[in-house]
Amino acid sequence: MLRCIELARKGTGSVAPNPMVGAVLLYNNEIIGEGWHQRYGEAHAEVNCVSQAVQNGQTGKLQESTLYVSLEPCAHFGKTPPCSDLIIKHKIPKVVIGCRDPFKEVDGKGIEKLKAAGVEVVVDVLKEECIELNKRFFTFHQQQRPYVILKWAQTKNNIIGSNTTERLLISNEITNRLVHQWRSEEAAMLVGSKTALLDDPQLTNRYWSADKQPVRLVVDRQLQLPHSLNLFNGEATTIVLNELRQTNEGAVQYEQLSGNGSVVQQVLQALYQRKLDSVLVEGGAELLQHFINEGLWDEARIITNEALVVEAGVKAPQLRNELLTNEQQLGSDSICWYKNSTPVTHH
Ligand code: AOF
Ligand code: ZN
Repeated sequence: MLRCIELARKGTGSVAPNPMVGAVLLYNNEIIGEGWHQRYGEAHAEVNCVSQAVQNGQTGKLQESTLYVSLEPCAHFGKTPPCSDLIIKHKIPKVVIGCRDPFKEVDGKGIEKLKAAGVEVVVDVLKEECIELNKRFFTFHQQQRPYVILKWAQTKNNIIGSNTTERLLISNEITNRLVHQWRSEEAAMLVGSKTALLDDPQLTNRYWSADKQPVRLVVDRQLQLPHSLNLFNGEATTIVLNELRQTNEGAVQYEQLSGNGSVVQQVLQALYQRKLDSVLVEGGAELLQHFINEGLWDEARIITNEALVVEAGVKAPQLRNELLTNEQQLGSDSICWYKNSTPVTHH
């Protein structure tokens, strides 16, 4: 199963909003086939795994093999036919599954189909690891919202920005590059209108190769932002979340919020509807604090410049219910990873 997870990770950045999935075929404790879901819309892990075994002349062994797969084999006709049918067709007698698929078209139906055909099924092997692997996919389907990552940089005395229009540079060159990597890993990035105006960020990933740029999102309820800002430079799609209009102008798209619930809830609804399964919230302090207060976040990554203290400025957000999961030192910057220990579940 660990090998399945390792294979699945090869799909990082090219399968979203689908899950990353890996599969291994074992015959007499020997691997006769491996596969993973490589690209959105293309063959599933099981298909690639069985194909490899067949191509290597191992077809005769399938009837005595065990298939390991990190996610429940699908039962639906999506962009490809059901993997459970493929397993049954090749008479593979045993399937070991990492975790159940939360997608409503599957959700246990793949397991049932296999069992009904007489296949021996073992479920929940390295379940936690398999869910963690697809934390974005699981959050998207179980909570009907994207996976939310909060990120900010602060001084040693918890200041996130200056009180004036002057830009306060906090993080160093190394952590800046790391942030670009984080951007390349998520479907979208979000900032509030004050940050868009004062910091004028480009919100693009400029240092890491990726299939595509994440979507840039800005909350600008009354459409007051000037189009001279970097966000409107056309280098990546920008979605302006607002209360006034819904139009599509190529690289700039206006998305009218639903009016139901808090602004944070409306933003998450808009992302869900666009099938954006994760978002990196990059500021400012006010917007970040709204996500925290409403419990609508999953991870926070806080960069602290331990060598910088400033007299006055905008106070950094304050977490509640956080669980420190990792700590790292990069030059004068420390990075702390937190998890929300009690995320809000909406049904
Ligand atoms: C599997 N093996 O490798 C993957 C699965 O749009 P489609 O047709 O590709 O279907 C996507 C859904 O299939 C996705 O939401 C998830 O439920 C499942 N993904 N299933 O058996 C795989 N990637
Ligand atoms: Zn499948």
